[in-house]
Amino acid sequence: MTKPIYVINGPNLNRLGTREPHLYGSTTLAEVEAMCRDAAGDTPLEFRQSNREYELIDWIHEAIDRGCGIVINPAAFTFTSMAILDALKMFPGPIIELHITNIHRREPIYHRSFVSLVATAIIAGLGAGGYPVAVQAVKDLARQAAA
Ligand code: DHK
Repeated sequence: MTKPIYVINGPNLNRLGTREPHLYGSTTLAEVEAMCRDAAGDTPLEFRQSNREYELIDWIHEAIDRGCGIVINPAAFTFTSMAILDALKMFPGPIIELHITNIHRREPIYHRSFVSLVATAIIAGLGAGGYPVAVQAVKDLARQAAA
């Protein structure tokens, strides 16, 4: 049984579609999930979102025990959470840090990511379209690691 890819989304991403559409576009989180499942193909995928930091950490622990890779958009926790960083440090597989916006073209408060210290790669600025790119990257990296 192929281990699942975990796609983990942080706070306020449940509001995608109506949240600052000039920044985050009009794609809803449900549409993002559909794009991810399409990109995953026959690879199982766990798609999660929470506004609670502890839930993201619990899901990272779940991925440590049963996942093949992680795509994570920690949203605002990207810049604040040592706890998420510490959890990700335990994950043995590929980690893609995903941001809808190019955080490096935004205000300086968005420039220092804790997650980037442990991410295999970072995708930022492709809009919601970055999610399927990230899922495909995890599939490729996990396949290479298993070869
Ligand atoms: C999403 C958020 O919610 C913000 O807090 C980040 C990120 C940017 C994104 O671009 O997906 O700063």
